[in-house]
Amino acid sequence: MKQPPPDSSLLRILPEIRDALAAGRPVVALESTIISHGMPYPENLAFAAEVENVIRAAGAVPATLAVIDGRCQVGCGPDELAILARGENIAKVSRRDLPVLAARRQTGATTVAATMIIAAMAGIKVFATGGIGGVHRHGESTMDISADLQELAHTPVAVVCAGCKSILDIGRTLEYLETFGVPVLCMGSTHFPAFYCKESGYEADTACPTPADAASIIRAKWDLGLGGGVLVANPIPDQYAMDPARMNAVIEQALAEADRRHIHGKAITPFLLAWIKDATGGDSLASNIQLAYHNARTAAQIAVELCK
Ligand code: PSU
Ligand code: MN
Repeated sequence: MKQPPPDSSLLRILPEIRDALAAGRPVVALESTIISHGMPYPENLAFAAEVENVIRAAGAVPATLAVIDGRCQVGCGPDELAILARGENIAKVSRRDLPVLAARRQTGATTVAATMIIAAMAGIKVFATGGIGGVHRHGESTMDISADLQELAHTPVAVVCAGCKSILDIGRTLEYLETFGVPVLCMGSTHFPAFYCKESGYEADTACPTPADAASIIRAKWDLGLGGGVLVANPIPDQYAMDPARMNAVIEQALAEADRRHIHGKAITPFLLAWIKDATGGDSLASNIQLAYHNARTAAQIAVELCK
């Protein structure tokens, strides 16, 4: 893939991040759809600032990625974070949307897929988020499969997440990742986590006891010339984990409501996230924020190991 030069009308890397990358120091990418479409204002703005502090405290340089006035931007300042957090006319940008925003000089928030693409352009190896997109329920007939999974198949970035929400078909999501050769590393256990809950009922092959172990597998994948991504699933810390029966009941209601309103395509995930937040009176938001901090810390530790 031909890539734009780092300081051009298509790609801008903030100086602190460019210097860190040039010096071989650890950098962790963050997505912006979690800010604009995944959390409400103003909690999302406080989150966007604090998650960067968490990464710094763990010894890495944070880089929040977004598309600002059509440019793929690596690192956002406070004004840009505020625009993303307010979310007015902020597009949700996946792979297919990048050229549209670039050509029209528009601003948008990047999904896991688009964040991986821009991270790879900049040379960032590790990316922290909350949850990834995957195969939606009934995806075998609707074909609604998040572009995040194809990006994990092809783009060489390690994505640290808390698994995925059971708004998705988690079993088929794991099958898809297996088919496309994406290692799924679970931190501390082989139970694949379900975002708010420590277990999804599905197992992944590989448990990693430490960030150093995860980093060694990520490095080996690329040293073998296999390319593509690695998914690191990091279970939510005990004290923030939610009751699976409660969450599954809320998620079933959310899915039924989406069905009733005929919501589909790129709007479905933001709709379900907002519904779940409202139905749990903000408890789920607190858990969401904490698991994302936890992922940011783990991602920074992995980035530090990869730089050794
Ligand atoms: N799942 C979450 N929180 C999120 C998302 C998914 O629990 O914020 C966002 C991420 O940006 C993810 C995107 O990449 O939704 C997936 O959207 P889609 O299913 O339309 O590809
Ligand atoms: Mn979709």
